[in-house]
Amino acid sequence: MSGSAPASTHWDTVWTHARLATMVPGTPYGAIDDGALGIAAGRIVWVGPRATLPAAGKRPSVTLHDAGGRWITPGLVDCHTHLVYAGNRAHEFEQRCNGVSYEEIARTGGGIASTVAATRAAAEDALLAQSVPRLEALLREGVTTVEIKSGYGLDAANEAKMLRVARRLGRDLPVTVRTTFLGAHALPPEFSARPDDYIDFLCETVLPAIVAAGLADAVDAFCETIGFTPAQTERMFRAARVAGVPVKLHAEQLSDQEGAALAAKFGALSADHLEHLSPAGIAAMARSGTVAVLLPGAFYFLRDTKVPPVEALRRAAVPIAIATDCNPGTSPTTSLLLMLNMACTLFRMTPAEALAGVTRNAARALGLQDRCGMLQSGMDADFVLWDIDSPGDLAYRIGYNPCHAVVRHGSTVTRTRSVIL
Ligand code: DI6
Ligand code: FE
Repeated sequence: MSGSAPASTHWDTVWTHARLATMVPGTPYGAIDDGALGIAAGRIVWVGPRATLPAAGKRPSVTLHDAGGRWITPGLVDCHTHLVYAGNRAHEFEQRCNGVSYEEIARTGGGIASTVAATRAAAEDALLAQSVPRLEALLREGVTTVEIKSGYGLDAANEAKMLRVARRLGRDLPVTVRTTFLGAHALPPEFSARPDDYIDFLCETVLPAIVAAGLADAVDAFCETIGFTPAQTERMFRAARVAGVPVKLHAEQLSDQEGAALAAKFGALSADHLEHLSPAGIAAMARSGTVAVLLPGAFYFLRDTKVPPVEALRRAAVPIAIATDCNPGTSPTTSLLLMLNMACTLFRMTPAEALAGVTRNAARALGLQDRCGMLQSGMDADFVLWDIDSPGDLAYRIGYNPCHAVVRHGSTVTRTRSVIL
C-alpha cells in the first residue's frame, strides 16, 4: 500500500492524522486507519500508515497538515453531466406531474429541443454564468473532476460554444473538466426528418472542426428510439475513430437498441444509463473493459421502474460508475452524494460500490484512471476531508453535505466549515 517516493523527492506537504479511504481495490474502501499522504508539486508521492512515514516527509521544509482524524477520500469524479445549458424546464416537470410522458413532451417540441433553443440564444458569457452555479454546487460536495457534454447546440457554432464554456469552467474553477462532443443528442429543427443528413453533417463538418479546436476529449451519442439508430451511432463512432477520439454512449435507457454492444465493439470508455441492458450487452462490455455508468437521478426523475442489471454487471466484473447526469430534462440534480444514496436504495448497490462508482470507476469512465480516483502514489493530489464516522456515511445521508475541505493539486481550495484545520 505504501507509495514509493524516490529518496531525492522534495515533498511540499504532508497530511497526517487521517483515516484514508484510498479506494485501492483489495480491502473495503482500501482503508488505512492512521494514515498519511505525501505531496510534491500537486501529486501524491506517498500513501501509507503514519507510523511508516519516510524521512523525506519529516524534513522541516515540509508543510504539515493535521487532518484531525477525519476521513479522506479521493476527490469525487462526476463522469456524466450536461451541466452547460441555458434556460429552465421546470414547466415540463409540471406537465409530467399532470400525466404527460417525457417522450410525448419530446415529440411535441419540448424536451431537449426547448433547451437547444435557449442554449442557441444565449451568448457565451451568459451560458458560462448560468452554468457556474451548477458546477459550484458539485464542487461543494467534493467533486474535483467533472465530465461535461455538448448536445444542446446541435450546429457547428453552438456545439463549439458549449464546449468552449466547458473548457473555461475548467480554467476558472478548481476542477478538472473533461469535455464530450454529443452532437448526436437530438435532431435539430433545420434537419427535421433528415437524421442521416444530420449525421453526415456532424461527421464531415462539425466533429472535425471541434477536434481541430481541441474541444473534445470524447464523442458520445444518444442511441434510442427518440434519438439515433444504431447504424447512425456507428457512423459517429467511425468518425470519432478517424479523429482519434474515444467514444461513450447513452445506451439502453428507454429500450434495448443493442447500443452497449456497439459501444463495446468500438472500445468505448463507457456505456451509460443501461436500464434495458441485455446479457449479450453485459458480456460485450466485460470483454472490452467498458465501464457501466449508472444514472439514478434520471431513473428517479423519470419514475422509471426498470432497474439496470446491477447483479449481472457485478457477476461479469464490469466496473460500475455512478454520475449525476445533471441536465434540465431528466436529472436536474447537482448532488453527487445524493446519487450515492439513490444507487444504494434504487439500484441495490452497496455504499462501498457506490463510492468506487464516483472515484475509481468514474475516473476510468473518463480514461483518467492513472490520474485520479484513488489515493495512490503518482496520482493528482485531489482529495476530500469529510466530517463522517465511516465512508459508508457518504451514501447514507439524504441531502446532507459533510464535506469539510477539498484539496486539489495539493492546495486547499474549498473549506465548507469555519473550523480551522
Ligand atoms: N438522456 C438523458 O437522460 C438526457 N439526454 C439523454 O440523452 C436528457 C436531456 C434532456 O432532456 O435535456
Ligand atoms: Fe445524459
